[in-house]
Amino acid sequence: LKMLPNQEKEKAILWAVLASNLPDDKSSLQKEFVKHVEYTLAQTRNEATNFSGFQALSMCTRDRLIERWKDTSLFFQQNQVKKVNYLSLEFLLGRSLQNGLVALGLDGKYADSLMELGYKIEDLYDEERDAGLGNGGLGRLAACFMDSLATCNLPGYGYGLRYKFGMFYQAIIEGEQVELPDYWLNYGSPWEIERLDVTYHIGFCGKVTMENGRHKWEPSEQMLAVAYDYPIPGFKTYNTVSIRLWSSKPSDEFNLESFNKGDYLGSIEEKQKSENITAVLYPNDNTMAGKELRLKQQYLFVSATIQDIISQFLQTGKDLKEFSNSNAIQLNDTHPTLGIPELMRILMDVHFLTWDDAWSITTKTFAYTNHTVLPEALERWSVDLLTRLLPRHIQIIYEINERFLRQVEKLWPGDMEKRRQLSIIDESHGRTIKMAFLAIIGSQAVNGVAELHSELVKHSVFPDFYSMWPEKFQNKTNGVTPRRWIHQANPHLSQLFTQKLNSSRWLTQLDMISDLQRFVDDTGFQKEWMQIKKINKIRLAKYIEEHCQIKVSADILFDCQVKRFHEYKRQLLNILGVIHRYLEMKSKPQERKYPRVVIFAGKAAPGYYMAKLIIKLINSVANVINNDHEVNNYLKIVFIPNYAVSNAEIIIPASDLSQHISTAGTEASGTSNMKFSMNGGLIIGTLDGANIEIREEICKENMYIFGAQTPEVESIKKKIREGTFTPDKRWVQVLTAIKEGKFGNVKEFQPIIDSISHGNDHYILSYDFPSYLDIQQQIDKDYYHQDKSIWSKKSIMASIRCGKFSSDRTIREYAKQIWDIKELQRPGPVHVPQDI
Ligand code: HBZ
Repeated sequence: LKMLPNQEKEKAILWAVLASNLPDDKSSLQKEFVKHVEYTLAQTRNEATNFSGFQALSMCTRDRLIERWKDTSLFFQQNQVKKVNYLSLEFLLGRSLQNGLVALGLDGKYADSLMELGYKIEDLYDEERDAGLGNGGLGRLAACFMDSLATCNLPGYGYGLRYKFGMFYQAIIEGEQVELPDYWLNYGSPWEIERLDVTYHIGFCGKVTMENGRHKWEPSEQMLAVAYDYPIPGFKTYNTVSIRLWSSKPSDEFNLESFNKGDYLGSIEEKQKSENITAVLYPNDNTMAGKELRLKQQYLFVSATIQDIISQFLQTGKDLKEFSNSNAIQLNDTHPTLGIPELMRILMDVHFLTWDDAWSITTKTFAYTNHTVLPEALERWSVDLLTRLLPRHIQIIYEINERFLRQVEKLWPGDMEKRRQLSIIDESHGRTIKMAFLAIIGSQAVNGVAELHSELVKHSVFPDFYSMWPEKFQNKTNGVTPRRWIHQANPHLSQLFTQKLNSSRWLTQLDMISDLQRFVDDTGFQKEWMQIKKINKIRLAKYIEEHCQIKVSADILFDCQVKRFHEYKRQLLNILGVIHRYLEMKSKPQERKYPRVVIFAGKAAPGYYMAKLIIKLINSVANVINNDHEVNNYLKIVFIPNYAVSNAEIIIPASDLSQHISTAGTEASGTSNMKFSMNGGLIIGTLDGANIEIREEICKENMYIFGAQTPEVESIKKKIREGTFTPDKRWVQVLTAIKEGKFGNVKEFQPIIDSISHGNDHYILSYDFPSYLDIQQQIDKDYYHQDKSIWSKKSIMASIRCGKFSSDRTIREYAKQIWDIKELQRPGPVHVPQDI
């Protein structure tokens, strides 16, 4: 500023003051709100609905966020810091309004200001559609990570796709899942900023030629990717980061040939197709659809992203050889792995670097997170498809593979079997590219998402890669953001923490809540604790009545299993346990002293037949039990439709017990286990994923563990296959009840029975069933013990010892051990004296 002539200085100061000092007294907040209703939305007071109230308040919030956000990226640029680019095909953000206001510290002030104008702020929050741009854990993890990057003042950017249709809306009709489109942008999104000036050309197909000894790819199909930016505010900091989502659209270049042929309409139609690429989120989790459109999504995504990162880098004037000192790129699973050959291509074919230089930059930049050990989820793409869509990339992949196999040959001379096993190209069933292999070879770090999972990644999934490069392999146990999953979802609990700790610092240093252990034996504290649980249960009971037309009592145990439907997650084990409970209650009236509500929620991939049939079975069982007057005061089954981030915020704080009961060694981590535990819900679970680490933190007496452990699973499966395992009689009883038609059409559920009989029980339900029932009995006794403090203490411990599972901890580990990036906090807006 000092360098500027006087007149310019005044202008700059005036501009800065006007742009950055939005007043936040009540009358100013009200004025802004009314201005947006009247002028932006062109409505009058009488026309304004809760929805327009939501829109206006969102715009007020957005104005303030944008200011912080522009300054944060400028600040990072000026300081020339290294940044991470988090590449994820999914960001499951949920709602943003309350989150934004909380981050700005304006939620309370706005609640008061709007009250006078006749609005309840909660009603406005409720008008927001979820941004459901993800399937489940992986997409939600990406959203928590962005929150933590911003809050921890780390330089990071998220990159993803702007699907027009997010995760489908799930309706339950006659007990069955029906998928309806989620056109979430119907009324636009107040959070997105369209960047028509930030577009990149994306090519497909065509041919590769040589020109002056260099490769030249001439795509025959062209389109554009346009950027849409979403601000992600940090909590108690001025740092605000952004997620850049790409949307596809036709390019304005036209194909002269087809116009000359006179096929005007045909060629317009062709162009129109490019709009489809980012139209819909693929609703599969942990399986691979293998569709051409999905591959096009992946490539459009990485191509636009890599071009954007390079273009920003070149603006700094640095040499490309410095690229990896300024950028880390994290691959959220293998979905963005084509980024590796894309960076190679751009460095070599566009910027004329040598292979060795390009490879050195690439392998210093990328890192890969694995989220699954299930073989059916590991991505493979057909060589034929890749060759047709991306002819230059397949050449680069071949070259990477050849050079890699030379290393293999050095380590295992003459071992053709090793060569075959480790090749990126799988020749066994049609020729396919193993994306995980490409990701590992092209990355400087590979990580799993919980300790057990990272061990399995090293020793069972990729053992040879581990033996080649042990130093590449790491663990980064997942975490979740306490801002959304405690403060926003459970305001009373948040208040209690702040009051007892005399500070709200726990929201950014979650470890602090372990200090509350000194209250664990305090009966007053226990009562207050359980009272909060009760309030949350009443809120959920109301939601259930509204959405499922089922009345449940908030005085009985709420038992939840809410997650994607998948055989390995074993919702089937849960419902078989429910049937057993029902049969017991019917035949032994004394069993009715342990009443329970069993709550299910979650979506099945539309093409996953067995998962959908399990949903149907649950609803059929619910129908029988809920209508049985003899027991329905003691046992209720509820299926909450359309599980999403916003209703998870209601379900999770209300649970007494939640189920995380996957077959040991199958769930990479799980993250809802962390959310439930933080909110004082006890866990019934197997020794799988992050359950193991949760147990270490909260102590074993505060968790209900059952079932086989990972190392035993293979031999149990073998016994089951060979018919040498004899199931418990309670198992037989339950299956018999289904076969007798007690829960609807026997034939209909036969495939389920078959999947767990005749040596087929791949997820060893029959083996784990007895220990599952036994531990459930223990839970009944503990919950309904006359000494209420037994349960309260467990619930308190389960929550306050969960400090480790904040995503702030996780993200700091990535920052230090994988990305090598440093925290940098933006100072607040400079206070400029008015008289300058
Ligand atoms: O990622 C989940 C894991 O199952 C879970 O254990 C872990 O906690 C979580 C975060 O690390 N994986 C997914 O959610 N995976 C997907 O949603 C998915 C989506 C598209 C795919 C494959 C997997 O093509």
